[in-house]
Amino acid sequence: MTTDPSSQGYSASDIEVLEGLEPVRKRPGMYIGGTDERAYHHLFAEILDNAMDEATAGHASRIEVYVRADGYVEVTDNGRGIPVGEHPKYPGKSALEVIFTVLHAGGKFSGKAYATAGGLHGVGSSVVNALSERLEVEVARDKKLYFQAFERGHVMGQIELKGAAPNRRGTTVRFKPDIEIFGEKLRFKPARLFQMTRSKAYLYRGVEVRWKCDAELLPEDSKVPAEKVLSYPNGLADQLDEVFKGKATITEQHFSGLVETEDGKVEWAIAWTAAGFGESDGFSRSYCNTIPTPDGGTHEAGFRAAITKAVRNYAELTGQKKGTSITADDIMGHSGLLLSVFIRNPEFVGQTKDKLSTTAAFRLVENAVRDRFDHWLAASPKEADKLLVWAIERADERAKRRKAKEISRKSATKKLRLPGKLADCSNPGPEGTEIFFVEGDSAGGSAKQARDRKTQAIHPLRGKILNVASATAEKMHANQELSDVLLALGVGTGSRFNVDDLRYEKIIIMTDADVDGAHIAALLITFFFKTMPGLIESGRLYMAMPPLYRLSNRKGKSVYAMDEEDKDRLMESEFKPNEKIELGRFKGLGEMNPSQLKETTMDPATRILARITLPDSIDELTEAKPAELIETLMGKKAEHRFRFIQENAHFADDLDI
Ligand code: 28G
Repeated sequence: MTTDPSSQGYSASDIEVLEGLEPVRKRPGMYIGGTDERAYHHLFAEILDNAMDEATAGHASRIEVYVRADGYVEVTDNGRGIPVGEHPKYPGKSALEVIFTVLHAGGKFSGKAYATAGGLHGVGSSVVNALSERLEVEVARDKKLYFQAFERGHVMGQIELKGAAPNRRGTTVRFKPDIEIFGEKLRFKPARLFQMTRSKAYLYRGVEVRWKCDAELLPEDSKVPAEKVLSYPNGLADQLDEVFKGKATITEQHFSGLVETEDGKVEWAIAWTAAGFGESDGFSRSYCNTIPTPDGGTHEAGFRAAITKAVRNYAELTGQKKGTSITADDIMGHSGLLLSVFIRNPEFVGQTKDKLSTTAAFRLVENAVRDRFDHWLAASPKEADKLLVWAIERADERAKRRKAKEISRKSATKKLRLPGKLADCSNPGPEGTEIFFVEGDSAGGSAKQARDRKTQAIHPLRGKILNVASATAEKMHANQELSDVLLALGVGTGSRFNVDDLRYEKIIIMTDADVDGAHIAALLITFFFKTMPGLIESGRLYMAMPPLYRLSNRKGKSVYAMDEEDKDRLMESEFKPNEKIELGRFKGLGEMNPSQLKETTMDPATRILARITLPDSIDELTEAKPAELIETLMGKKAEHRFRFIQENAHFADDLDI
């Protein structure tokens, strides 16, 4: 029953309307977020929503969906029928025509800011119309049947009376999305339409949805029925049963309910699962006035608050102390929630208007659910206890995760804040690792070549370090060299020192075997002793013992001697009496090549290491005469200092040769 537009011509007001919908066709993405498969299915959702609005407003009880082989989908409701009389603001036009041809201002395309219960219908109807190759509307109202058609947003003639409708009431909208907009691949997916239709049916138990799909569109093994009456007297509870079919849940019964007050209606169904849902820990699907709110909002927040408070309260009442600090994430994180509210004048926020912001929805939901959940828990203590125990486990897991995270963050920041001159080892933990504090850059360079980079870190020391014996604490901490040492070790000083924080198993001081080297070692040992005696007490501090002499004969045999005494002894024991022996003296670490340094001083298999220990009377020394100890270490006479170190640097017997 199409009227040929060319035979009628356009009126001035038609042109105005055409201009009105032009932006939609020019930039469809602005109105429906794209032109893909999702987009044209959204057109269907829009029309279905309008029918649903009429149902939830209490005027319709049945909705029919018919997916046709010719590319049309058809939606029918048995509501009041879209008004067909002249629109007061648009003389000569029916209200129906205005609804379908005037682009209504409003946030979201679907204009849900206005939808339902007293709001405006069909804010999105004009957008669907604009993007349809053809759209037809039939209205049964006042026992008459009316008809109007549109193509690509253009009116195809005035609304016309098609006949009598003595026994029916309501609206039918059938449309075919425009291939010019959506492209050659445009094809409605029956499975998708069915799923969309069914979830609407779950959301409003007062409606019966009749689904019909032409058989040609369905493959042989399709799960989509050609015809089905979708009616769910238990609404969301029915849907949750479907979702959890065959899945184990924590409680035997799902918790569901429906509360209607002056301020609105709340319906929910929730179950808790140990199994999880594939990738995610849980899900929540919420709706306001049957419009999905994927980003949640005030209604979801109210629900979480209610459940959390009720569970804590139950824990308190039953003396399960651990349960009183359960968080919303503990109890809600692994749940499957369906939540639907109906309120007047809902407001949505966010880029896509996918989040409910009406503050009244929080109270509405919280009050309704809290009361019911308190009763539910009290009525079935067995179930309640199962749930509580499970939630406490979640809380424990959360605490564990947080700890693990803190530790990994700690080590991450430490790594970031290591001193630049430190050549760290690659093994992460302290087990089996050592750090060498090496005197001078050149020795540091050799040490880097000689080391086992997996387990040995090298930290060069530049010249003399601050003498902490006389320095104030402030000056000590301001000292770059010393704070680098602390950074490398990963420890704090004083009361914040913790042996477990040490990044290495052994701390090794490696200095030249001369007076200056001894001085540097003494300075370092003093620093450690003053700021972290625990480091020495725990036996983690060592001195490397580089040799002083190298003895070799003509046949290529060579041995190293630690000192004068050692040298004399080795001359006798290792070589023949008249053999010509070449004697080399190392003035410093820098005189050894890396392989010699490795063999004599660094390689755990061949080196000699001395553990720094404190005298047994350490308490006496530290408490009674700390000044004396420091004085001994740092006194003016170099020989004196050196002796002290040697005397106290007991050989670590388990380590050597
Ligand atoms: C079948 C597919 C989609 C609809 C109605 C019914 C009314 C209506 C629709 O009114 C204009 C603006 C606010 C009242 C309302 C009928 C009041 C009285 C309606 C639909 C007029 C829109 N009688 N059913 N729109 N309102 N079904 N189904 O779209 O003031 S849209």
